[in-house]
Amino acid sequence: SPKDNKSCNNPPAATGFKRSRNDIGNKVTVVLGAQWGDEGKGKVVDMLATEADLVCRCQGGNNAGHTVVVDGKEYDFHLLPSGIINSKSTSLIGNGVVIHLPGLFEEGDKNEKKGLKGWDKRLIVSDRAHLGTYVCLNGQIDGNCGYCTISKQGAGFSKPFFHFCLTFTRLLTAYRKPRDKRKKERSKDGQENKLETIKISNFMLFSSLQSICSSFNSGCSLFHMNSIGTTKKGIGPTYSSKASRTGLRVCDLMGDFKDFSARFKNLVQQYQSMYPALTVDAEDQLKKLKEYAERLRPMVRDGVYYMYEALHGSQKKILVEGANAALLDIDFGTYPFVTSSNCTVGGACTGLGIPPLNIGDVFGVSKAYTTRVGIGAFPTEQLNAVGELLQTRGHEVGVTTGRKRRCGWLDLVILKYAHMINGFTAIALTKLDILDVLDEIKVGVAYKINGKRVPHFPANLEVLQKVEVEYETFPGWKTDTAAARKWNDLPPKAQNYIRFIENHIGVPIKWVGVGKSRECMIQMF
Ligand code: 2SA
Ligand code: GDP
Ligand code: MG
Repeated sequence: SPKDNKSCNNPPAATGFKRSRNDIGNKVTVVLGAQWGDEGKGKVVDMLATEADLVCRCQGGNNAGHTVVVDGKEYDFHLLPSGIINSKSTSLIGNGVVIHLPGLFEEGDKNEKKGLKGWDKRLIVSDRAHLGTYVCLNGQIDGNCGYCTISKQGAGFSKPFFHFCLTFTRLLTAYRKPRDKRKKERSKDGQENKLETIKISNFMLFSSLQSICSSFNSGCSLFHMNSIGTTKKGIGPTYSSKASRTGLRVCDLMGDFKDFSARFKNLVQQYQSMYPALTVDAEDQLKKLKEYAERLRPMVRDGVYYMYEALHGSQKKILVEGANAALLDIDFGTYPFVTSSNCTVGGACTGLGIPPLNIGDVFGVSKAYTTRVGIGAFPTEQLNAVGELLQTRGHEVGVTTGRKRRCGWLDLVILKYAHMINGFTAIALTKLDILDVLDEIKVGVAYKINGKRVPHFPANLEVLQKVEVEYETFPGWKTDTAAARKWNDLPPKAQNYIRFIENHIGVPIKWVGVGKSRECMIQMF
């Protein structure tokens, strides 16, 4: 109470230092995935980066795969911010990113051969970013997931149990296949799809496997990690080490190498006690790390101070490139089928060390339909000819792993949910051109359970598996949109589709994508 305040010894509030809201420095523009990833963030970032001074990655690692097409040349970025392509801008890898050092240099070198010059002179790496522990721990599995190789070696649990798990997974896949096939046959007959039964069955199989696993030792959690369909880039292990405070950071590698070596060996011991079959040639790994350290050193800065100066120095255009997407967010995604970082707007602040007041525009990127790579609930998934058409026409293949992406109708429930978390100021709707050939197009507008609409996005996966999707159906425009460059070039039925989406989510659509390259983006306002 005011009375208590009077009696305490706090100095009077300082005057004259109050920062007005107009004096908070530069604002950053954040680009985020609004679905399950691969929405075309790379393309949107590249478009905005042509005018940016600084482009930052704030979370994720080389699980991300962002495609940029410039002058007919295709670049794929995994750890490097896509904005690195703009030779006038600086790129920054923030503290929230997990860095696989061989991956970083391979990516830079590969792109250099494609014509990306001087990338290493334009890259800043935060000293607080974590190093991919799997790099350090296992020479044999460089660039691959520690978990997978460890479990293949049978570490942590017995060989028979590992084979049991493997058989169970195969059973799960085998079970799914004939059901999918039967479903396809049904859809040929024009009957309604009964996907829910298949999905629930898969979920039940997965759940029972999970509960068997949880009754065994820690090795089983490795199996659990594999079964969620990760990119096998060691993202989970690295963020786990970060959270359990045994991780190694860039600043450790830049410091006294003796100290680093001791911490590294300690980490190896910890891993070996967890997974007795793990063999690590620590000296060899340290030798490699020492070489990487020298290549990395000129790029390393105190990330927080660097960002502070960028925000409060001369006027700058700063862009943040989100990796993965809202539905893969560790807190808000379809847990446990998620990645290990915050891919929503909060990740931009924690992953760079910037105040929320400096967040300006937040652009959500969504495809005109939905895809997902990896396992997990996907209410509007189309396990039929429509899904196959979207997959083939959209070339829906993982940029990092080459896995086929699962495809389905646009789901406005998830877009609304992503907007609740991120507060999008506008949306970029990509890949409209992929829908050009469809007779009719459906859009998921609500979820129902037992006939009743669910007002929120269910947290519980078992519930999410059970939802029945309510669709709106639109007539297809059956016109090639690839050459459209302005709103009026789009067929009225496509315009109607776009307007419906923005009205339903309550966020303006600022760009519409009709092709892979830079120029195939219609700007609406
Ligand atoms: P991880 O490897 O631990 O992050 O995997 C956890 C889940 O997150 C999903 N995930 C992704 N989903 C879509 N795109 C991603 N990047 C690549 C791409 C994917 C690829 O751009 O195509 O090449 O397969 C990405 N990264 C992670 C993953 O599928 C798991 O469901
Ligand atoms: P990101 O992870 O969000 O950056 O997306 P990806 O690069 O993983 O996947 C998006 C794919 O769609 C890439 O192959 C892009 O080149 C492509 N793409 C992006 N926008 C469009 C578009 O509007 N039309 C078409 N046809 N392809 C697009
Ligand atoms: Mg991608």
